[in-house]
Amino acid sequence: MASASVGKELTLYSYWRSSCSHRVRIALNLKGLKYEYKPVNLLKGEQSRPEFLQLNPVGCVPVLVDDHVVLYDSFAIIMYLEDKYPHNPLLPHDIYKRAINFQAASVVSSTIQPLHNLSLLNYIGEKVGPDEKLPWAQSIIRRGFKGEVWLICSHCTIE
Ligand SMILES: N[C@@H](CCC(=O)N[C@@H](CS)C(=O)NCC(=O)O)C(=O)O
Repeated sequence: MASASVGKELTLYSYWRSSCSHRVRIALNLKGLKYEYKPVNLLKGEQSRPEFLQLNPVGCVPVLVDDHVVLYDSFAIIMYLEDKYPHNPLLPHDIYKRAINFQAASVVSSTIQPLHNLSLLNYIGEKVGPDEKLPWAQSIIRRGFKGEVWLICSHCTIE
């Protein structure tokens, strides 16, 4: 594993079941970057604790801390890692393939993920009914990935 920067280690606030946090952990590992892992248990509501809200006022994981830099959005974190640690690049050079990658990232983070995150599922559970949470989440994921799976299969994103 490479060190993030001399004497400093990256810190990642994460929850093991969080897909947004998975993406950042995958990027950190593909780049071979060492980091300190700080668990935030979303089911226990630890994302709403005052000390965590000081890091991320939105109350979500992941959060990456790199010395004085604090970032709390998976896409911004991954692009920061890509710019700061360019070895083992995550993106292809070809602009069309890059665009396909950005599109997949955007569909996941803006069309799929916000429509089935924990706070929304809890809301649906309370207002509509507990049995409605799973089918709702599955329909959103299925719809979002329909186009993306086709695109990823038909346009190889690896150069
Ligand atoms: N745009 C943010 C979204 C972060 C997000 O929604 N994280 C979820 C876990 S995947 C979360 O912490 N949810 C807590 C909640 O809904 O209370 C990102 O991509 O990092």
